[in-house]
Amino acid sequence: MNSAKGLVEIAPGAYHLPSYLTNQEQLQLVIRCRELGTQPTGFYRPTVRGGTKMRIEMLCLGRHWNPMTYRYEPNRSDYDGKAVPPLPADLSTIAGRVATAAGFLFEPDICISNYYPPDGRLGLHQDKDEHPETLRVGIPIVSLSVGNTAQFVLGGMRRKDPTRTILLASGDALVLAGPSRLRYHGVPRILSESGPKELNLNGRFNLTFRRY
Ligand code: MD3
Ligand code: FE
Repeated sequence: MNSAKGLVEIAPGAYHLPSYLTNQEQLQLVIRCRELGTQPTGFYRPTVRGGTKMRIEMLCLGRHWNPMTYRYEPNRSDYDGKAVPPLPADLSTIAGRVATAAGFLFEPDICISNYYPPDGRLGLHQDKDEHPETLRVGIPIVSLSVGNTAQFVLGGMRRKDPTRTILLASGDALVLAGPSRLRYHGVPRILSESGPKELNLNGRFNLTFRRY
């Protein structure tokens, strides 16, 4: 059961599902992120290639994305060497349902969760570190957002291509597939105190489900 208001194709292969998650599902997801995030293998603030600290905290499930090498690996070798926890079935099931709603069959094996504090942001980038075949055929990425609303920018295949801004509110889902899988995108800012009060979260969690 969800309260989906529909499916908006924002670009070829890119779908926005506003209010996909119910309030209860949003609360469950926040609880889950906090549970997973406070484990020894929980959120940490990565340093990227070049030495800059990211403005978000990251937690990987299934496989670790190494922000120094831009490669996926079983252990978080850029940080503490700990083995990455498995991707829990209940989370991959939600992602599969989102993909189905957009017309795709999707079996993720990785989830990257980002925590945005009120001043968090994520620069313009491409997600192209998955298996070449995954990228070639455009296997989807599914994203779930909870907490504060984000300004999300979606660009083109080149960094300098024009972008459009979409607000991602708590409970929204996105599916990025096919020709949109390699678009530049980023989160320049999140809107303070903009989430549902019941979540008790002045920040934002985003979960991206991927297939290596
Ligand atoms: C468009 N996360 O984890 S989610 C990321 O809100 C990431 O935390 C952002 O970019 C966030 O890599 C945006 C939506 C998203 C995710 C992957 C994409 C949009 C995308 C891949 C290609 C194009
Ligand atoms: Fe991304």
